[in-house]
Amino acid sequence: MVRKIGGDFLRRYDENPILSAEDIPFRCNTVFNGAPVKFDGEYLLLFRVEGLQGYSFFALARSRKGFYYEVDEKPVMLPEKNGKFAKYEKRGIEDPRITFMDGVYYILFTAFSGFGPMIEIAKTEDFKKYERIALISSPGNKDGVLFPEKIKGKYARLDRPIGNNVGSIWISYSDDLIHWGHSRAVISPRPGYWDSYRIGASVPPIKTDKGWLEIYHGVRMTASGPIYHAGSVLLDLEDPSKIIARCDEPMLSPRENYERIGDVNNVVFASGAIVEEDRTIKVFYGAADTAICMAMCDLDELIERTYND
Ligand code: BMA
Repeated sequence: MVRKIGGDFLRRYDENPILSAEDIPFRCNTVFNGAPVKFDGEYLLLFRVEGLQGYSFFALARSRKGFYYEVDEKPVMLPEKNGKFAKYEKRGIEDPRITFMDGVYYILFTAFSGFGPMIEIAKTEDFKKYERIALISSPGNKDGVLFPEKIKGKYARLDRPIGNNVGSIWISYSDDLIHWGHSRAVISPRPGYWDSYRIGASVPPIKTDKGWLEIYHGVRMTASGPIYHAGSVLLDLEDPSKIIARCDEPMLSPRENYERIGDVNNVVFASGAIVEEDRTIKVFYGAADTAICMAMCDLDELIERTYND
């Protein structure tokens, strides 16, 4: 018998989606794009909820083993109503990504307003109290992910500014996480490929002995709209503006009904990952902007295939 392998390198969790609107203890429209961490013996997932009004905010789910999640009674971060960030969060806060560094969990997210998307940074040490630090980009930028350690003495981040209608992944550096500069383009869309229209950083960079592994999203425009895939790239450990390898083929594409059909069709949008002790990587992703799912593989095999050999 011929073995059927299908199109995806990542293996979907059998019981996907792991969270959808029915699992939330308050009424909402959709849930998607969650950032997982291991904290205090549990798995936590900080994720985007789109309220019935239409704007987004964040809630927190907990799991003992990382598969079955229970959601806290109340949202944990709402758009600010007063204060210095309020003006830039009028249309909500979106797509949290978490990086742990020196005892602090930093959350980069999109602040959305009539000015357009901007990147904001907040922090928490206990997932009880969340403190906004600063807006760290101009409008027209999103998909900010922070490296988990300084590079040559500076904090580093990837993000996705849009200029001339082109969305590439850029790198910037900072001394204090507030003021950023030395920005350079690192990864661009590839004509003819699954990532030909737009790309953006998805998962905060993962340090491996082969380089920084970045799981990113790539979009192809089609006659029926965009299709979002997930792919991988390896960046130089010392100078992450240099690409060491980039996958030719995506690791995951929308195929299941829950990825094909939703508020935004044909989307798999990775936003975080956990590397387990046995080197399994669990990738968390938003499906069709309507639910949160998980898919996994062996980290070393994922690195290997990023070289396309
Ligand atoms: C991106 C972000 C994500 C969303 C994706 C697909 O630009 O806004 O929040 O999941 O588009 O719609």
